[in-house]
Amino acid sequence: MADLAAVKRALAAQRIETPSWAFGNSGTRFKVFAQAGVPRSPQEKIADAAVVHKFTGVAPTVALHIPWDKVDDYRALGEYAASLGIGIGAINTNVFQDDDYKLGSVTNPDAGIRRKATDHLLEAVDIMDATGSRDLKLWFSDGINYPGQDDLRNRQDRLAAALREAYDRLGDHQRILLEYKLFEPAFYATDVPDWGTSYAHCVELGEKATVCIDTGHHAPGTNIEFIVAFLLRQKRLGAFDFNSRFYADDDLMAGAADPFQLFRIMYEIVRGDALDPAYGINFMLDQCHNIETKIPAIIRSVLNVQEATAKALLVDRAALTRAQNDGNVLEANSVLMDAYNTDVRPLLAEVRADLGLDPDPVRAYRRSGYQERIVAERVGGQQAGWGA
Ligand code: AOS
Ligand code: ZN
Ligand code: ZN
Repeated sequence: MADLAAVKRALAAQRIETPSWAFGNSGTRFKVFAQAGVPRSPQEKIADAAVVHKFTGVAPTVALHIPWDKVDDYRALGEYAASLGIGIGAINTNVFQDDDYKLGSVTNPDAGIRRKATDHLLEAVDIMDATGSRDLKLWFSDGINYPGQDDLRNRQDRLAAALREAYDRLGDHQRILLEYKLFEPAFYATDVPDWGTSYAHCVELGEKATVCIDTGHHAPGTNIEFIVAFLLRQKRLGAFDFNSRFYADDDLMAGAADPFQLFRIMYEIVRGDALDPAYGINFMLDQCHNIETKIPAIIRSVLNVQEATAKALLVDRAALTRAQNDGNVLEANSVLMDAYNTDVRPLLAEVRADLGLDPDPVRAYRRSGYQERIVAERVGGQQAGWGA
């Protein structure tokens, strides 16, 4: 049996980072449905993130996206966040929303455009210095649409050169999170399409470069927990972008489409002793809430990650190891499924009560009146940045 007191301690210590862009308006390339009360500034996104933390107790940092969260004074922005009880997390770069980047950013055949993109990465590290952020999160939309359009191998060399510059600019406590994505916006070849490519670049760069797994960035059926296990073994798993997908990069609420997958991922985290924030994995959400109310959806996502984690912590690891070593296939599988099939909501309600929180954060948020207040106060909310 899992030690319940230790499970509760681990759940209370868990940390999940929210993305600033999830609080803003977003949509698909077909339509952005504006919602009432969405933030008009980076400060208001941070205020909403602080509210998510207030009701969940486990979301004390918010990731920023530059330039969507551009301000004149990042130190002041960090202080503002601290005054609301949260910190600034990963700094996300944007080298995909400029006409110059049509043929790529850091892999563009044009040296001037590569310079501009690389300078943006360096600017992001300056921002990290001001906010005290540890993580530089890099996602490149770079790729090509047609065979022969550009040289696949030269593009890898250009990517490596830009990553090297950014890496060399990092301070001692800072690191790179290199995200991969199978396809989109490039449809024939993406320059960082999979974990293997990201991993190889990280190894080439050095210890401060680690892989970010976005759960929506794989081919259907990919065994993501295998990737987690492999990268943990190599000490190169730095972060997650949690979200949920049915078909492609849907960016729906984490745990919505496949809570069992999230459980399997979190089991590998627990198995690798990597849940504790001291281990250094940044468990981020990377989602957009196009048709549902944003703040309660983000709270719901945090709870979904917590539920998957609680189930993973409840796996009877001694019994599992015994069954595995005995080659007892059915028993091993049922030990895992017993944990997955446990209703962990009462356990999490206890964890929250111990933290002085309402056991039901979504309902507590609805009762708080915050949503009505922001709808009344905020007129002319911002789009997250997508499809502007
Ligand atoms: C894009 O598909 C990615 O998931 C990114 O993580 C992106 O950097 C994020 O959505 C913020 O731009
Ligand atoms: Zn992502
Ligand atoms: Zn994505």
